[in-house]
Amino acid sequence: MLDLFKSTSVQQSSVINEMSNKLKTYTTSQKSPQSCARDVISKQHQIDSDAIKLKELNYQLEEHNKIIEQKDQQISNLQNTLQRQIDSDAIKLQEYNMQLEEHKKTISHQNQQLYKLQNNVIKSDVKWENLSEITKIDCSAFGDVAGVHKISFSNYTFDVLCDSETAGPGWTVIQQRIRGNENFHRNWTTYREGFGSFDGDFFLGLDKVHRLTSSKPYELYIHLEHFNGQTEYARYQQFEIAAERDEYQLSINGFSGDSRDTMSYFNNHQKFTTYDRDNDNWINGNCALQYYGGWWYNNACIWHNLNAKYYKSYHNWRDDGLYWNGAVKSAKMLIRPAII
Ligand SMILES: [Ca+2]
Repeated sequence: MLDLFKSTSVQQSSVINEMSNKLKTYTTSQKSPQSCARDVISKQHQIDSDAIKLKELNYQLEEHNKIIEQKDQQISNLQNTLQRQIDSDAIKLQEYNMQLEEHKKTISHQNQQLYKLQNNVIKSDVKWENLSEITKIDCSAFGDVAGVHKISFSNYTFDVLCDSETAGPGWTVIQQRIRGNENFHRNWTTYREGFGSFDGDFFLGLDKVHRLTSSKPYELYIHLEHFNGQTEYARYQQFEIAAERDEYQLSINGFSGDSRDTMSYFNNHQKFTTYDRDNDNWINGNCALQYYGGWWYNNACIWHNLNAKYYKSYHNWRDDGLYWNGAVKSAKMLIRPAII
């Protein structure tokens, strides 16, 4: 029992010691009230400092938020502006597309018209050629291009000799005496149709000259060369030959030149005479028969005659030779549309 008591006492003592040590340890570990107060004050200062920092951070955060809001607003404004620009461009693009479509339609329409015109040109190619020929009714259509050309006039086509050297461009030669290789003592029909050759002597023909000179006003240019080499010219502002039913009556006026005007004075309004058709005013005879060539004779057969006999050498004015203000070695009669 005693042992038990002793054991129990030892245990209790041990517990008491342990508790005493714990109490001592606890007692020594506890801060004093002053220390605790200082800790509280320190903590409070820390809390206040943290509160100030937090306030500053909140302020900065608000400022950042404001900046972000401003940026957002700017971005929104830019987006709106950009959207309006896009919308405007889209409208313009639509308008451009509409205009482009209209232009395409116009071009397509014009292409169709051009195609039709091309077809018309191709179809009328032959007609155009014919029309082009028809417009060449005399040598004035060929300008400086002298020589023999084909002309068409009122469904009447024939060759003519064009002269661009004697008196400028565009003259049609209706009579030429330069070689003496052609007989001009011809009848009415031959003078009507014409005779000779373009490389020598010829007469174009009364009917052709009538067709030309009655179509519009024509002028006449007579080139003369005498046996001494001297040349002269007689120019008439108006020249026309009437139709056969009027005996190819001569109408001539408006002389100029360095030769004499005998033709308008003696022969104006005279009808043409050949050895087989006497239209002259010589009661007792036929001038053409007397002087070997057809002409617009009046009652005086001899004042001039470019269709008479051709003499290659000077003949001291024989009655039956070429004559105009003296004996003539060579002569040309040219016509051209008059400049009104
Ligand atoms: Ca007569």
